[in-house]
Amino acid sequence: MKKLIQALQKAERVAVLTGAGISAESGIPTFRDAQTGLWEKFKPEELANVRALLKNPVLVQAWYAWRKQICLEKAPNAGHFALANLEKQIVAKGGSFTLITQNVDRLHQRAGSENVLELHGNILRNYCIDCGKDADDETLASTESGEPARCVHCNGLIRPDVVWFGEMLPEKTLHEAQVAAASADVFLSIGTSAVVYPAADLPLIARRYGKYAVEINVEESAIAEYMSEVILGKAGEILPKLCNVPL
Ligand code: BV8
Ligand code: ZN
Repeated sequence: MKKLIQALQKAERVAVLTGAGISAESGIPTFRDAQTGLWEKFKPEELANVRALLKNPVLVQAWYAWRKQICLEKAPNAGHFALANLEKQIVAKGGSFTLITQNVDRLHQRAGSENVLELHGNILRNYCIDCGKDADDETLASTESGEPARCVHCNGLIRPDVVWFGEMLPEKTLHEAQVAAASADVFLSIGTSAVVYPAADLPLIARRYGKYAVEINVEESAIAEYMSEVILGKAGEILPKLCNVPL
């Protein structure tokens, strides 16, 4: 931890990648957590794709409506606030800070983070798969009704504005994230199992450019061996110690 704090004190450019683990202490289930309720027999990968929506729209729409409700009910935790504070400190001393998240729950923005790159979209927004129009006021189908939620303009199926498996990530966002990883003085990878690409490649890009990259997780991720350092522990406990010291 001491080495990382010293590196942050000297750093001009800081980039951070977060995954579901940083929202775990807010009470939002991670993808590694076993699914519960109606979806317990499905793996996220089986529901988070276009084929699943076309095959069983009510099931997929209800899963997202349930997850969206959880995100709205939960609040950012100490880990989110610590990163927002770190961004303020780095920017105040003339540096740059890029927060790259795989999460779709918007908790970083609610905690005050400003420069946030959402690699996998945002669960709070819905749109029509046919005409692309916003469908924010559409309540996604609940399993009771049994009818899928459809677009008021063209009757197309409604989907969440998230990146599904097999879909391209937003090009500009991904490019900005890759540049931030390659140019960071310090790269933090927090609360991610690092199994989903191309997001999981970002810490590896930092390492390929010889940057100091640190993983913060409760267990070693798939890329731990490539990191400069691994700090084991909960993000909500470690980050305040790291980010609330004067830089
Ligand atoms: C793409 C949004 C180009 C949706 C998500 C075959 C065909 C097609 C594609 C592929 C293929 N094989 C591989 C691929 C690529 C695929 C992929 O990587 N698959 C994996 C499963 C192998 N990727 C894609 O498809 C991507 N697109 O490649 O396009 C393309 C196009 C066509 C054909 C080929 C290529 C799109 C991927 C985006 C998918 N969308 N989310 C939604 O939310 O519903 S992914 C979703 O899962 C998350 O966003 C996140 O990225 C991932 C889960 O990872 P984590 O966030 O890390 O969460 P996880 O639960 O796994 O881990 C939690 C971690 O936290 C753990 O390590 C745990 O220890 C830790 N933790 C827990 N508590 C704490 C903690 N840490 C700290 N503190 C705590 N308290
Ligand atoms: Zn439409």
